[in-house]
Amino acid sequence: MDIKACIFDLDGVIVDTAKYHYLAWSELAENLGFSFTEQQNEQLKGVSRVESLEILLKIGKLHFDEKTKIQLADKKNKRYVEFISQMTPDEILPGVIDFLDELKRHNIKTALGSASKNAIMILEKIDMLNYFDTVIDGTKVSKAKPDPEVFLKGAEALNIASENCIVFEDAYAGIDAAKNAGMKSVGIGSKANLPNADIVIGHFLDFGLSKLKDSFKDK
Ligand code: B16
Ligand code: MG
Repeated sequence: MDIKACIFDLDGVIVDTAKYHYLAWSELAENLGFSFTEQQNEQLKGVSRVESLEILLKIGKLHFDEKTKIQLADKKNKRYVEFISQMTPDEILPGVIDFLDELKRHNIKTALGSASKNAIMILEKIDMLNYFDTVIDGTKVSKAKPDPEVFLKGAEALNIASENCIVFEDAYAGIDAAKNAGMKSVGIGSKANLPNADIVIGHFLDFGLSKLKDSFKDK
């Protein structure tokens, strides 16, 4: 394939904000009288805020009306925002900046495609607001991954066809969203967790444009 654009998920690809989501969700669970483990937090990766709350309440076997659920999601978000407001550029995952710089040097467009409504704040904190040619976040989409909306909007904003885009994702639903958008994907994590990804890498260290091109030359 002819690679013209790369679309990056945020949490789990550019930074590890999952740990802050976990701290905020587990505090909420504790307030509600049950414990929430780091293993259970895996289920929330890449999932929207409201869907995450539904999963959490199912684990706690609790039921609330819609108004209370909105209050609970707001409460969690306030705590999460307290955590991310302390973030610094040191939290950018290893190898990410070098890879993005290499793409830029080779005129390959870049987009952020995240489910988070806090993506802009995170990018500001880590000094990456101007790194992407376009940012599509949770405030710009109405359908959650595996729906392809977030990636299709990214490709549209870049004016690049889906067949020329590669998505970088750490979540199962995100890899399926890329497939549903007609895009190829690079999974960040393990093949066991991301069986549908076209290729899987552990991290961006020792990864570059030549390896990317090589992996996708016959795809
Ligand atoms: P917010 P991503 C996702 O980010 C997270 O992985 C997921 O855990 C979170 O619930 C979702 O964003 C919404 O985040 O509450 O900040 O709107 O992986 O799509 O970059
Ligand atoms: Mg993610």
